[in-house]
Amino acid sequence: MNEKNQPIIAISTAQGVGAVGVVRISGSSLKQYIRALFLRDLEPRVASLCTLREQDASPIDQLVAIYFQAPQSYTGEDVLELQGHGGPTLLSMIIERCLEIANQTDAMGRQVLAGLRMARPGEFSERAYLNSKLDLAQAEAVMDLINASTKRAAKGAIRSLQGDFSKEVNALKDMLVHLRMFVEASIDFPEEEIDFIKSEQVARQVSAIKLKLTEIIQKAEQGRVLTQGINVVIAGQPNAGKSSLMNVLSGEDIAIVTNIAGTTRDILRETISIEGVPFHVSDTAGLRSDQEQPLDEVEKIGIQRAWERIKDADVLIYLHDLSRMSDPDYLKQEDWIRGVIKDAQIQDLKILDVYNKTDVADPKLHGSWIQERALSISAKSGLGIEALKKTLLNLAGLQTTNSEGQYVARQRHLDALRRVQANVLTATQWIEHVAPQLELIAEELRLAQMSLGEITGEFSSEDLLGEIFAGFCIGK
Ligand SMILES: Nc1nc2c(ncn2[C@@H]2O[C@H](COP(=O)(O)OP(=O)(O)O)[C@@H](O)[C@H]2O)c(=O)[nH]1
Ligand SMILES: [Mg+2]
Repeated sequence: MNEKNQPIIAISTAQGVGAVGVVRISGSSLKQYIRALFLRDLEPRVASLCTLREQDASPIDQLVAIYFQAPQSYTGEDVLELQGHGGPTLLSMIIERCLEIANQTDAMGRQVLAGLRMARPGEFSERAYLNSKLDLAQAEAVMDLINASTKRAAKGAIRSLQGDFSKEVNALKDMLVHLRMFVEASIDFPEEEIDFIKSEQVARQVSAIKLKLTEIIQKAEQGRVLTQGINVVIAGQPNAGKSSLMNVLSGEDIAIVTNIAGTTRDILRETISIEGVPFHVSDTAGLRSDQEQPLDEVEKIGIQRAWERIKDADVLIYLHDLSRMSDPDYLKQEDWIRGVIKDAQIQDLKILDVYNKTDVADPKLHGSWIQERALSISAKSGLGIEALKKTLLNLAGLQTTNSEGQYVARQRHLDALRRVQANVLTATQWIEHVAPQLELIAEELRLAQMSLGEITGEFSSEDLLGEIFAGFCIGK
């Protein structure tokens, strides 16, 4: 028996104390094992109250057992679900007893459930995928649904889980296959090749493919934002109001606000939802150079961490303090910060200049300082915060509040779609070429088809699967 065929067991509910704790077992055939566990058969899909007992017949737990007979189960194998009382000690006793019974031998000297072992993370879902219960994008959506940090993300994940994203990918794949068949079929008729490839019909198919591809990429991009969120870092000089802004954005007092420079030293991170889009906002230590005034060790580390966080950010909210716009020391530090940001040349970082403390300083007075597109706010009064949120939403590429039909996607899917786009582009260039090469066109279309197949797992490597399912929780 190889690893992949071994029966597996895991606690499927969250760690800790709960009302109910679920233990799940999946294997190719569990009938005999069920008989050994409860001294009876279980009717498939019927909840039965059962008592699990020790070797000496003393009870361990009274639980609800449900048997899902293959292939009508989550994994596609036989699955037994035990809903016991949700205490960590009890659940490990249940697991222990289940393993023990699996190892018992029958009259013929055979183990009741040979090879039963603890499941690896995501192994139930991996089996569901291997048994074609879910395609790969759907299996990923299972985890995205569990990890969804906003309602909108959860809605998108369930759509992907139910196959909305896969359907679109498959529809595009069908279009590619159709065109490819067409091209391949005419390779054998050299005298008609050119006429064919320049035909109206091919042109129509190509433009339909391109249109569909653009649409999927756009939706997948938004879908990726929904699952992964946008990393926003609030940075600026000490006392600019970064922690205050963090607090108004999150609607909670999570960061300490004082007028003592250098209060925030460690990075605070909070996920906030703006119209259902998750933004992971980090409050950082105030940035300043040590040229004017030496920094203490802790502050130094805080500033270093702030810079590191900025490098990983999608959006930098560079917060300025309007009340200090005429302070030369303040302005000097601003120049220093801008210089460092510029020198760092952080790719894809969107910088949003935000001017704080409008309640005490009129931004118009400082008009020359405030650049176009910059926002002015008061973290104290809340003025301008809504506009700031709208701007963040725009930067995330998700202006619309209409999430109808929005599904989730991952970076991996986008990478594959971009490869498809490149192949389709090359194919098109060949089609438009004076001397089109049909073999090359067919090859590009084949590669595009492969990349689409990677999304749904039609073509996938062992490594990729390992990587994907390792990110799952145990028992799922
Ligand atoms: N008047 C005014 N004061 C603010 C505003 N935002 C922050 N402050 C004050 O500025 C000081 C520094 O704020 P804090 O959020 O700790 O700044 P940080 O060092 O950038 O995190 C505190 O005394 C805040 O109360 C604002 O919008 N208006
Ligand atoms: Mg602070």
